[in-house]
Amino acid sequence: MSVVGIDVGFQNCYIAVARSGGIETIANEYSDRCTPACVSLASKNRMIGNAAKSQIITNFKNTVHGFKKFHGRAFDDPFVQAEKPKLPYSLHKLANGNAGIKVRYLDEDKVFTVEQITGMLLNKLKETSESALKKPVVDCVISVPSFFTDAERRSVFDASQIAGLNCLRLINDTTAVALAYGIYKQDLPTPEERPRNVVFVDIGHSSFQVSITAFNKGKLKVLATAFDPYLGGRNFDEALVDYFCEEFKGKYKLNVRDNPRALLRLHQECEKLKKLMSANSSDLPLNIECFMNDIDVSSRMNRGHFEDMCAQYLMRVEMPLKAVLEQSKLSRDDIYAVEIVGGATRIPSIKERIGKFYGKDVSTTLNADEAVARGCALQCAILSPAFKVREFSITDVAPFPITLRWKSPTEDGLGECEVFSKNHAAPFSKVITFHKKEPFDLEAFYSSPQELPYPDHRIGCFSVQNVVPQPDGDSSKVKVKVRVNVHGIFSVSSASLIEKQKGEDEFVSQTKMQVDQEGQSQWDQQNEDNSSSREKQDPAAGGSKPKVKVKSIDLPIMASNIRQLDSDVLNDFVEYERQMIIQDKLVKESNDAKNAVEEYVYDLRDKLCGIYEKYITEDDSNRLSLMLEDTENWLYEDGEDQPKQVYEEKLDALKRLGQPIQDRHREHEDRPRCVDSFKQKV
Ligand code: ATP
Ligand code: K
Ligand code: MG
Repeated sequence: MSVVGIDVGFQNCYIAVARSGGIETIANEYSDRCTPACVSLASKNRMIGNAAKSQIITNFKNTVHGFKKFHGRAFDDPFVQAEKPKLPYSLHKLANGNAGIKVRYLDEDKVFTVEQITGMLLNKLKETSESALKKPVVDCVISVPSFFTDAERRSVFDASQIAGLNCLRLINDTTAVALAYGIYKQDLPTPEERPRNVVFVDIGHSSFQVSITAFNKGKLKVLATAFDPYLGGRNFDEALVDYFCEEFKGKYKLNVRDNPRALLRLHQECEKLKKLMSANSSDLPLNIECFMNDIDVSSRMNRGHFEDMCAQYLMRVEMPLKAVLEQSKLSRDDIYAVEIVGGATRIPSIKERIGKFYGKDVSTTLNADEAVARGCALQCAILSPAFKVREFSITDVAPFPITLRWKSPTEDGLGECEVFSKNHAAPFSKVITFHKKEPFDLEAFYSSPQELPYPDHRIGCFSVQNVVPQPDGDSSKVKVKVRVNVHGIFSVSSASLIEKQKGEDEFVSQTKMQVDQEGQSQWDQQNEDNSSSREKQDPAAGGSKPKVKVKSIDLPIMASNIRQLDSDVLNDFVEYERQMIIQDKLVKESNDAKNAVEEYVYDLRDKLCGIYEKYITEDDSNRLSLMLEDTENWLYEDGEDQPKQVYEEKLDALKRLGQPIQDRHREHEDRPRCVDSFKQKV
């Protein structure tokens, strides 16, 4: 079984795997540990990761990047609409209202869902880990931003299934980082001692997350999380792009925004410049040759000016830092360390502000780029029975409070109750007891829409079916289990009807009264362990009541308005992904076979005028040279794009002529050695 952790970033993805020696991040076929979150569609195949990134400018309409935050979002979503004009590729409204991505693929117009695009990316990462581990990879843990809501999480989870992965957990970025920090620490306080509280800040390309986590030996507990979902490195790139667009309009009379290629190039150059400015406070040049209309452009920038330009973004750094501290109810003195990760924390002014806010120097003991992936791999190792790793318990939080509202068709028992408060421990499940005579609906929603970084606060509707009154006409006791699962996804996971037994009358009428008067159900809680093993038996409500034997009947629950792919759609996507993988493989094999022919042609031609000269007659050599030339021309014309087999046959034909010469040459080369060894023997 595989033990793999995947950090799917807005811009950069990393993979870490567990091997006998421990956790290590692995490199892809470009010897790069970072795989760009980029997918490029073409007329014969797809390119994913580094190969796709090199297509960003040349094939800009069909090269998809910056899609992570379209997960679970409608086309009409304000965020999607705000992004749309900035994208070099097109978005398309899908039948279900979601945002689809429109590209040319296999010479056809094609709309992919974001789950499919992330599925492609995940499949690439899966292949990379398979070639490192030299075995199939299925089990994994994938990171998501801590502020992702149900719809976004379900969407990423669907993507993992399209890629053929078995995602054991969607783990929050900052929680993965906390695990990577804590698991190997030898000096954590014992469970009886006061915990060590550490702030983790992750600022990536698209967003800013912070958590405060309490550590004791063998465990971590997230106390609170906060975020600015719209603040990241890309805001700083965009500020530079805006500035230079304006400057070049005046200086060179160029309308950069009308030219997608030029705009993309400017983006890349601005990102490089931004990174240079992190290391260098002096004036730095920006030069782009043949930028637009054959014009070379150049300009300068320095850190001071850059910081002034980005003041509106730098100002926003403090807010999440403050929010998380307030929620944790800790004071600055309670903070042991502030660990920062994510590429954008390298911007000096951001780093400074973080340190200043908490009144201590920030620590960079973790690898800023790889900590999330490493944490994911550690979580996967903990969850995998195939890997031995030290025990470590992880308690995360539900970042947004969740409320249930219930109604029945005829009964007037309408009510609502907040089932998970803000920063409630997660994963967690609770049992709520209702008194009902008929089936009823439970609508789940996030209680505070104003703080939700998502435009729709509804989670879904769960209908508890088959509820009937008791034989004496009284209400039935219905126990409903609600949970935030290991992925941070809410559900009403089960329900059961408790049949009334003789001698229970008094108890039932009492609890029923409670429901009627307060309009709120009574609920019992119980913690759910990480492995979501069997639930403990629900403790009987009202402890002083005489114990009665109860018989419970499981009730079906029908979920609706849940934002996830229908299973038949998902299956189609899984199948389609498989076909695309086969297609890519065919194209790759044929390319490899073609390259082999080309190489052979060049190699043989070189040798014909060199080392092989003595082993072939002039006539034969001329004839063969002519043939090599024909083959070369063919490769650029009819042979440009052929199935693998055609190239293989071509290569065989050439080898039939080339091999005898090579053999004669080898024989001659070997001869002196043979003679030597013969001489030695006698
Ligand atoms: P997200 O976490 O938002 O999904 P991500 O994980 O892909 O995004 P990271 O890889 O953590 O993001 O960070 C990428 C960002 O960090 C980019 O904006 C990049 O330009 C920026 N960055 C990287 N190195 C530096 C540097 N030396 N100075 C300034 N910015 C940097
Ligand atoms: K990343
Ligand atoms: Mg990240």
